[in-house]
Amino acid sequence: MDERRILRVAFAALLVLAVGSLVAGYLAAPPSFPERVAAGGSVAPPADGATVVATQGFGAKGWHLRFTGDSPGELVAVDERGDVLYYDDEYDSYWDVDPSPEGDRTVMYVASEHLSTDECGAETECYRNVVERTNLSTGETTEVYSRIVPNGKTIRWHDVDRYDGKRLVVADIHRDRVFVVNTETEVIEWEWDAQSDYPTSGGGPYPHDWTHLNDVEVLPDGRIMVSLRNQDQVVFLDPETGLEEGWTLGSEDDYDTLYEQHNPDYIPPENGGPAVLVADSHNNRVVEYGREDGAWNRTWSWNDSRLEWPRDADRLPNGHTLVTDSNGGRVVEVNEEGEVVWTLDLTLPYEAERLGTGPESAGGPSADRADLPSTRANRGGDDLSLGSIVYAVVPGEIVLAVGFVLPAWMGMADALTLAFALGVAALWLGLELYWSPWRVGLRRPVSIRRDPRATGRSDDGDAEGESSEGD
Ligand SMILES: [Ca+2]
Ligand SMILES: [Ca+2]
Ligand SMILES: [Ca+2]
Ligand SMILES: [Ca+2]
Repeated sequence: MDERRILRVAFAALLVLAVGSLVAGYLAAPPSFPERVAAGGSVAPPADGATVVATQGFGAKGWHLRFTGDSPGELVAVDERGDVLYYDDEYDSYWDVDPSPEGDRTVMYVASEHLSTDECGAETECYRNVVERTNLSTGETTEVYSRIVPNGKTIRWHDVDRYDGKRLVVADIHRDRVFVVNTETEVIEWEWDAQSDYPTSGGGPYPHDWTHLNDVEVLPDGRIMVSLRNQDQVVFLDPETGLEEGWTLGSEDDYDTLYEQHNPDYIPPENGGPAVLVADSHNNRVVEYGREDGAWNRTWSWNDSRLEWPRDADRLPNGHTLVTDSNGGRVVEVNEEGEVVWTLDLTLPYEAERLGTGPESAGGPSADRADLPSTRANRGGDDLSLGSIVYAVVPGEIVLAVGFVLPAWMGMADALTLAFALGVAALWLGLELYWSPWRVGLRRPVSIRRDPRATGRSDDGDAEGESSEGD
């Protein structure tokens, strides 16, 4: 009996410590955006232009809000000094954003929103993918294009780019294709379906999340570059003849090259290319490959000890790189030496643009041209952080999945404390059930009875069946 008491006191003490640590973690968490920037201090020193960031949010509207008080998804712009220029959280998730030729502070972005069965006019829920143009100074917003898609695992468009004055090119993640649509006539004038060149046995589960086609870019030479995330490759399409196989960067499961990448940017020969700057997301690094003699060679790579699941990198005209660190919760500007010279903290950013520098890496030099040295912070080596240990032990996909479910204020230490507390509670509960005179039997079909041995007498009122189940 004394052993039980000692164990109970120990369990209670551990739980009190764990809960106390979690409460302290919650109270110490920095305020969420934009209050954090309004409070000052998260952006320094002044940048060379305004920065606009799209953040993803967490699934259906309100879901994340209910649990954490954070807004679902945001379109955020800050000026050179970090003061908030524009803030909107109308949609559940914001994805690609690009500067628009319509004005210095006008952007075009793709966002998505969850719709109820009533709004869908159907028996199932659905989503709306919407492309809008907003003047960040005046707030004036125009819808450019939108489409309803059925609810499913991977249906929210991550990237839509301008093709010309009236056409858009859409990375249609829902149907594993790229299409060019005329927004005046709404006619789809061109499309490439990944099934015409790739077996459905590769990539992710077909058809629900087969390619996870997450990015498209129209190149200055007229070709179209596409990111097939689940095939770990970036492909080049000739609008007339289709896939240019000799140009493909990466191959499936060749994780040394790319591992479920996002947002490849093409750097043309006039800027020191051909080169492709890629957020190599699952490898927790940003990489650049240069093309020489018909082959891709890695010419640059960058990470620091905090970088976790980057999903965008833009080479700026001054040779710096603007990196969107999704799970690290920040957008950073990295100089030629790989040092972070500017930071904006926010929750689960998807991608960022520095206004005045062209879309993505349009005005930036290749790593070769800018003579950038690679830097590598070793997660598992001299920097023995909690994060590095967790990444060494737990598969990256599981860390990601858990990160999506937990509230934004929880860091790695809080998540481990929560897991520990749940483990202690489960163990305690299991032991209490084991010690309890009340046994749960699984016969005919479920019955609860008092174990006669516990009190030394049989209780006919509760007893069921003729023999004890045993331990
Ligand atoms: Ca963009
Ligand atoms: Ca794009
Ligand atoms: Ca980019
Ligand atoms: Ca970008």
